[in-house]
Amino acid sequence: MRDPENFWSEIAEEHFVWRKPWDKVLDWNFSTPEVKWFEGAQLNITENCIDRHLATKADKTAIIFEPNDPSEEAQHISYKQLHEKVCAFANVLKEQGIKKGDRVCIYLPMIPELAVSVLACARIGAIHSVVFAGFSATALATRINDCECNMVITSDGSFRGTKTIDLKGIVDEALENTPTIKSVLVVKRTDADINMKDGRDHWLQPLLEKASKECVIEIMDAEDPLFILYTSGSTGKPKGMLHTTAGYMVYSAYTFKNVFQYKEGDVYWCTADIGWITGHSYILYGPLANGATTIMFEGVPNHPDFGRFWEIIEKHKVNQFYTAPTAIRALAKEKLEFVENHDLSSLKVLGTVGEPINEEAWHWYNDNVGKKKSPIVDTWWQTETGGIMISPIPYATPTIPTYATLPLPGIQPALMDEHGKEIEGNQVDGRLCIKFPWPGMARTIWGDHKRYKETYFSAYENKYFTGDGALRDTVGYYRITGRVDDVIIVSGHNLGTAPIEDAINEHPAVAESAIVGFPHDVKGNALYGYVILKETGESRLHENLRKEINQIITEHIGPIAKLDKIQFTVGLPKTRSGKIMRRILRKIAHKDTDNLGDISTLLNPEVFKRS
Ligand code: 7RM
Repeated sequence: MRDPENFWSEIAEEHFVWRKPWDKVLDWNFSTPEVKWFEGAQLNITENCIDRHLATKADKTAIIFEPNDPSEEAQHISYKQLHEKVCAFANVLKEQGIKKGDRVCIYLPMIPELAVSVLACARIGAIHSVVFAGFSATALATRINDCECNMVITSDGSFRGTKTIDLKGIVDEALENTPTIKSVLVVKRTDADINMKDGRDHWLQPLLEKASKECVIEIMDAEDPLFILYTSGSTGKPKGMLHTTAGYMVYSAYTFKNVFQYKEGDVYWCTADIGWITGHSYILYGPLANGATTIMFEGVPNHPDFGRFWEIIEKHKVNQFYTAPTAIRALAKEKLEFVENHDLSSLKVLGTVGEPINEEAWHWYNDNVGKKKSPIVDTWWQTETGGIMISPIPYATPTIPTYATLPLPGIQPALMDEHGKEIEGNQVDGRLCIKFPWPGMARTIWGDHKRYKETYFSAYENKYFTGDGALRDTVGYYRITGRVDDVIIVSGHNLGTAPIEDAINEHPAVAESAIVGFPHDVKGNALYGYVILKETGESRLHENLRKEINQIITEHIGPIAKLDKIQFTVGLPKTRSGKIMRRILRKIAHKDTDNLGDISTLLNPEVFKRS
């Protein structure tokens, strides 16, 4: 018998503290759509992430802060210190007039104040909206205005590798067009000379010094909003995904513990930025709810050199390491000595997230980082799902490169065909949906429930549609093939971009690739490949390379997947979270370069400079 409500209520009861128990575990309707978990319950997530650990782990390190500059000392913040910091910050927020339900925009680099401000909001019931501190002033203003934030928390600047970025300048520009902002709290980080607007801007430090280090929790209802996090849609303005308190807490904590097999005393490191959902769920809430030690890294993988990640793993004896395929590919391009010079023997579990991991990158990670001893968890999930949905359980699930493997307990995936029918059985592929609610799911898009319904609950009746394609192999393992809009139909064959890119990446000279379709007289669509070569210094004839690449594709997939055009390039347009922007590559392939659309969220606009 299947009884997910019972499953989740036992987890909720056993692992968390509640101020009042729930009346009903789940109430749901995927056509309205409306989902409520643990209705009637009361709690505060920071009591679960901090206060309750004080009895047994007051002096245990909650957060290790590893600065951008390796010569600056790392900070170890204990649970007791975290408690004091969060309380003081929460009191400052209250003094500034922030109340339960108000939206607070956090635009900070990866420094301890980012974690503290997020938790301070949660402590008083303010809804945090963290905006990744690499976004432009326009992108920031759009996000502030969409949910009408009253306050921005930022810093004088940020360090990224050898660069110093004028964050406050970006905020000032954004705030020219944000009527709801009443105050700005500024953390001192770079000591840059910045403008402070009278009456609006306040240095944080002196306010914290005056604030009390005790702050009672705001008692929250289970379904009270916890945070908004923006995610880009395929069209139009960003979607403010709204996550609520109890379900998100239960789900992020439960998945963290199980997917990373965190054991007391372990040191865990996720390289994401807290500006993304991965950072929310698996740097902050999930680890802290488990009383874990979690690392926050301010810097970048190539500063001072490409060995930085491995140096940090050695230095802090990291046991679980969680990163993205794009980072793995970038590091795999570099000399192996960068990895080999460090002792990585503390590692027990390796994770990946964000996009399909290609086979070559998987093997590189497995061989050189995990030394074939640490299982790789290829975790599939989304901003919308709040936590990991499909993933191996380390040491229990046999892994296969490029497979996210099996749904976590309680998760019910379905593959759908183009007629809206569920595809039963194995060795099939289709569009990935989820049939039953799970506690971590986003409840709505801030201010636009209609868009929420249309985007996620309208393609297939009574199902949450993920927007991804997947295949299910003979044993029921899932392989995510990419966004369904990445599927290209060539001469009537459905081709996922990921397997073709995988094949190309097998070529020893290739570092990374991306495939898009472009119109073709006969085939309907033909394939256009963008290929980045490794920096081997070897000068090969591109014509030979083109032939070899198509040869590899023919071998791996078949001649149908051969590329009609191959463009060698030095970089790919990526979103700031490292996802390839195929929409733009498609336009270039279609020779529509005068009309690239909104590229405001691009990480590396310089890849568009014409050569
Ligand atoms: C956590 C995160 C979500 C989209 C999702 C997929 C892709 C994420 C994997 C993956 C293949 C994975 N949230 N994606 N993880 N594809 N294998 N393990 O990334 O909202 O920013 O993106 O990312 O397309 O729909 S997100």
